[in-house]
Amino acid sequence: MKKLKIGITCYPSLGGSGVVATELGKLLAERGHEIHFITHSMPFRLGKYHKNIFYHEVEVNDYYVFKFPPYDLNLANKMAQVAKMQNLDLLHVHYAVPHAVCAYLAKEMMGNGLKTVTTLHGTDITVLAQDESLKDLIRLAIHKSDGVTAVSNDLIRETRSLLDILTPIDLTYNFVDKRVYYPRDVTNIRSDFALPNEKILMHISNFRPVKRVGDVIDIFDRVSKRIPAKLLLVGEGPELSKIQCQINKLGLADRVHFLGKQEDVAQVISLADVLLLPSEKESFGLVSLEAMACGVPTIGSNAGGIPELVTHGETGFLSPFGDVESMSENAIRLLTDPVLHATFKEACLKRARHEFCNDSITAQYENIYYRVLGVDTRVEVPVCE
Ligand code: GMT
Repeated sequence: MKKLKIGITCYPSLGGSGVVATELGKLLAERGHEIHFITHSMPFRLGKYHKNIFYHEVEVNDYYVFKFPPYDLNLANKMAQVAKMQNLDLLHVHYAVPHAVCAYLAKEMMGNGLKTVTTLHGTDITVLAQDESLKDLIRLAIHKSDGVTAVSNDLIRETRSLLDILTPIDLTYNFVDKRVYYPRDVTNIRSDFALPNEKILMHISNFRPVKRVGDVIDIFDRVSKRIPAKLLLVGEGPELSKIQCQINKLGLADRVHFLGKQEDVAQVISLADVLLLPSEKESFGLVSLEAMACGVPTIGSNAGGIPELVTHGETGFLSPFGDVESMSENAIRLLTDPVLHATFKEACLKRARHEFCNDSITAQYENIYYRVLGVDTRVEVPVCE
């Protein structure tokens, strides 16, 4: 199998797209490919030294005539520089704006010798492609990519309908590393948050309006009126102070713990009895997969790609976004029926292992790279048990 030299660009410090890009880079490096991250800072999940992984920092030129430093131009130039110096086979960029546009510029600078793959993750299409000031540029960048992937069928549909894209888009679901995401033993820390008879509900996000964290609080308010429960909020973001007010107003302060950003998400998620994900938009919902792999069912909305991930009635319960009444009833049902909860937990573990396993998704990406490069190699995509 030909080993590749791959440049990866992503948002290194926030969001699921950065996590997926970084984890993919690590897995590809383990499989012998040479990975070059080209980002403005060190991807936060990269951490320690990894064999076959290199990091190239994009520096922004803030010359005084610029009202806005042109990060995108510096990124495009850096992509081309790294591609030339390291003899890259291809660039794989995550999130269309501005990364796919920069990759196109870098390719032009390289005289077309460089192939590009773009992975669409969500709001790069569902929000930004609705913006007339960006739409045509995003369409161009997608057309100029040698390969385009998206993280759910729903996102593929949205991309086609919003941008009239007719060229092929590969479906590559997000994945979790099964060596990291499994039900952890949390008996020694559970008592820091809840009494033995209390259930733990959890929400993890970047606390943006699209996540509807207000609904999380309303659901918890309803649930905690009926059963002893605690809510753990993980992450940070713009809605946080508003949420704090809502919690105080509802008199829930002594039942809600704010954990802030967490390094070891797998351990934290293992504390939960259910994950709440009532998002208005969600092209995939990586956190729900992380929970699933730890045996934690999701109560959430059926927005976007969530139903492709969470099987309603098997690994969670889904309702239309905003329907907090139905979501809280579903949570109560699951949390008060230990047999049902155990069945859901088993189904979660099986589905995460089987359908979203790192080995199989990494092989799918490798095959896309070989196809784009015109290399006559195919990797067998393993069926994970
Ligand atoms: O689009 C965003 O809101 C940001 C993006 C990110 O960088 O985390 O999230 C999207 O990509 C994730 C990884 O593929 C998906 O799990 C999220 O569902 C998706 N977010 C939305 O669609 C809102």
